[in-house]
Amino acid sequence: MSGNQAVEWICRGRTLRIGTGPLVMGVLNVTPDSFSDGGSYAGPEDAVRRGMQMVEEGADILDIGGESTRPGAAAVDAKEELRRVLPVIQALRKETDVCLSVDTSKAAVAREALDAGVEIVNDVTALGGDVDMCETVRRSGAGAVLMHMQGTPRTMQANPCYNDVVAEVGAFLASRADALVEKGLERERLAIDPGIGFGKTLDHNLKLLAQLQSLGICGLPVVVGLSRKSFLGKLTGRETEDRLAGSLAALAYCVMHGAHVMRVHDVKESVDVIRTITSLMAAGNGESAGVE
Ligand code: HH2
Repeated sequence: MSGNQAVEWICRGRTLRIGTGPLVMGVLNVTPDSFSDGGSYAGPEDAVRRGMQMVEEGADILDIGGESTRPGAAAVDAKEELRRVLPVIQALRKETDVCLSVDTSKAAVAREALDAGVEIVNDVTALGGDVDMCETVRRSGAGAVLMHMQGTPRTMQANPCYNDVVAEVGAFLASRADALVEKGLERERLAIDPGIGFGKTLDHNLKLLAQLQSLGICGLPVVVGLSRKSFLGKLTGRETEDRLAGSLAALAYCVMHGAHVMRVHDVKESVDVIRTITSLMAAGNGESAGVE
């Protein structure tokens, strides 16, 4: 068992150095229908307040999304997505220096979010859903999260099918990164994500998490989003709002098995788990936790 390998992730002018423990990416969904926090923020002010609370709780990155990707979610157009996310991004950019990410697969949304100051484009289609996305990201210098998904949010849970889920997801992410590098995106700007819950059964999700370290061999930061997801409901029998313990247990496993960025709803609790696990791992390696 070992932790992650230190990596750097270049996101516009910033270098995110990921060493002993993963960075925490706080989820901020400005949507009426996200599976967990949908409808939580009635207006941009509420969303900005929650964003700032996550910063205080220790988030390294805020991931702002305006379209739900839960199974069967209704699609929204770029205008509506921008109406939801842009005021929040603009206000957060004024209030905090924390790294901002936009969770979108539309180039038009990414472009305006980048103009407003985000440093990362988190795209569940691995920059492959919109023909203009790759060039939009390339020109901006932003970091990008390339996520694996089988199918589309509308259909992905109908009948997910793989011969070897770990090998296939790994191969897809490695080849997608290579293709983007060929199109002019520097490799240092890319991170990869197995896409827990995106066209995967319980068994597929568990296998991907259990073999997380195999994704790290391509040398790119590994992002994992498992917070409150339905596979935890299947394991524990709990509803979405009652999946904190399962989320933290799976997060702890990921910390010990090579995750570089954890995308979470519960920032405060996740930061505590990461600090505790990384201190224990350091002590196990004969190092000090660095805290008196
Ligand atoms: N999961 C969700 C959305 N975006 N991005 C990455 N990179 N990885 C993920 O696992 C991931 C993601 C789904 O979670 P959430 O945003 O909470 O829900 P919804 O899509 O319903 O808004």
